[in-house]
Amino acid sequence: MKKVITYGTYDLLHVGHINLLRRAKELGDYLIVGLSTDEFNAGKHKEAYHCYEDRKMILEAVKYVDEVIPEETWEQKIKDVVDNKVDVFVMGDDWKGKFDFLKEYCEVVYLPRTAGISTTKIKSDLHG
Ligand code: C2G
Repeated sequence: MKKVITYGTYDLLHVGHINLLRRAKELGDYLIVGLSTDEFNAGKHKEAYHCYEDRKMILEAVKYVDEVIPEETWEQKIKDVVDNKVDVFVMGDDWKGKFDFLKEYCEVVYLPRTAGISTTKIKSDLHG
């Protein structure tokens, strides 16, 4: 079974997220999402609208997602890849190059982002 992992905040789920999750799942048979905890988001200077438990429940309802684990630190990725026997690490290409250190442990794939959509854009559009 080919295992894929990706990480993110996944707040206010939108087509950019779904396009990423769909393409990530296409690279294997089992997709794990490392979901940023509210505390980890604070470190990313991000405040999610939905709390971690709600974002987790929403992601678990997405047909491409097989498992959701908490992302609590920047340093956990190597352990996650090794412990879960992950074959492929996937991120959107806004992160291109940032996780190349994982190439020792698994394949590293950066996928083109979906243009024109982001959680930030949704929030600003809604503020009118
Ligand atoms: N994404 C995308 N297209 C968009 C918006 C997001 O492909 N229009 C991708 C991002 O590149 C990322 C994933 O969707 O791979 C999740 O995006 P975010 O929730 O914004 O994740 P981020 O805050 O970048 O957290 O350790 C890595 C971090 O947790 C990534």
